[in-house]
Amino acid sequence: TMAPAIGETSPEKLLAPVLSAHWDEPRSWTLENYLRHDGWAAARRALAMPPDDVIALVKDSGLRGRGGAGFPTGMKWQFIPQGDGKPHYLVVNADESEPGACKDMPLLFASPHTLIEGIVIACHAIRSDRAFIYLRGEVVPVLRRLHEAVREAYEAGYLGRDILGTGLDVELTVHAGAGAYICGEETALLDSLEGRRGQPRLRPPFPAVAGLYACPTVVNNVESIASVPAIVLRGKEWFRSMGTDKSPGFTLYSLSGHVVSPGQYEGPMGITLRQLLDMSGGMRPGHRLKFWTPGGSSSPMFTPEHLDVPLDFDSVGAAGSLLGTKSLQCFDETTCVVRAVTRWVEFYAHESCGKCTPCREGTYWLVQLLRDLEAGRGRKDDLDKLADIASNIDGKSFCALGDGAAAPVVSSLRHFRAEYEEHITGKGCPFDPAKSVLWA
Ligand code: L3W
Ligand code: SF4
Repeated sequence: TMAPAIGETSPEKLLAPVLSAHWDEPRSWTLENYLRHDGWAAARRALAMPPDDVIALVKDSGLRGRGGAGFPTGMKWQFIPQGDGKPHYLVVNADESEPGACKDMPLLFASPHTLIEGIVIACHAIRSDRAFIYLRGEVVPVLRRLHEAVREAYEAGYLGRDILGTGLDVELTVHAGAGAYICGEETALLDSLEGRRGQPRLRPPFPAVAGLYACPTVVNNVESIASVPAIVLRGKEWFRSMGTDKSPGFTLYSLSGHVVSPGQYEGPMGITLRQLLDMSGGMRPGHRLKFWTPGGSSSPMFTPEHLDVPLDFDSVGAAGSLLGTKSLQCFDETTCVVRAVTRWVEFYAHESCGKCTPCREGTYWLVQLLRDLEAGRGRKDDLDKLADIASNIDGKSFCALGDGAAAPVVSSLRHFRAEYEEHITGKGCPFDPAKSVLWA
């Protein structure tokens, strides 16, 4: 097992949340409550700084994108060309849809003004006067709350013209998507925002060069932008005092599955699942962890042998998976891995946008083979077929959705091949589905 190399992590630190610090307060989502806790103090400071200094601060803090890829946020801002005469746009990706991910919606629900302040700071940094929040449209309570928060911010002069008397203008539009997973892919999101069917665009050019309406555009995840005010207020050294060298700071983990207390846990980057389970009451009594995902269903699954892998981008990558959205789905020994993988792959087949053949056709065939295994119609060569189809999707699809669909298949075959074989020799699923129903 690996040493839990999490540097500064101590129980005290785990108990000092930043993003989620005020979520439990009455009417935490109001501007009034936000102002009671240093709200807009960071923007006052940032708007008095030259934009390039704000970019440098975010870059030096080491903040990495919280939407899955972990791309350095400050570097992305720096890509926006200056003096190009074109409008610049900021687009916040709030299309949270990764199976297991549940952190952007709670953040928006409990603390929408943190995002709005972060948006104004980011617009100042990249010289943009137009921002959009692309929200997963089905989450109607969050949509309502966000509209209300934006209205409050406009009324109080934190959005609109001449913000805080600095001369900065920012118009912010909340756009509700129609609930397609692919619209969380940044270029499909931009197509959808422009009014077209959401399908990924070829990159390069990256959005930073040609994004919304072919203009330089920063696309950032909700949590990334919401982390900026605290960094501005408390400084890069403070941010770097948490987490690891290459993945600094605090972050939100979504814990779900057969655990005693599912929910959102804020902690330093580089905490381990063992520590999070210890803090939160662990697996349901009498049961033990069988497999889990570090970054939602698109990340190759882990087993109990990975309990001490530090949950930072590099360590999870070195252990053969992806930190992704930090969505820790935990399954105990009552769960059939083939059934879980079938359910995930059904999701990808349903959400495949159809643009490229490996993903469109491959996810369909994966589902057929997996359903056959579960129903007792599996044949001896099906496992090789599964592996073959998955390898023709992974790395050969137009966007990351295809890779994500292959990940649970490939990783479960690696860790649980014997269980797959049991489905063939035993002519069906050896598990009792009634026992593995998620409780909580
Ligand atoms: C300018 C360059 N910009 C890269 C930018 C790029 C993008 C970012 C990351 O996310 C991840 C996947 C899963 N000039 C640039 C450049 N950029 N090179 O950096 O880009 P990339 O391609 O590494 O990743 P991505 O396609 O943006 C895919 C995870 O997302 N995922 C699921 C996510 C789901 C959610 C959710 O539900 N909330 O986030 C599924 O696969 O980890 O790695 O902005 O433009 N030379
Ligand atoms: Fe569409 Fe899937 Fe191809 Fe992505 S990988 S472009 S979702 S068909």
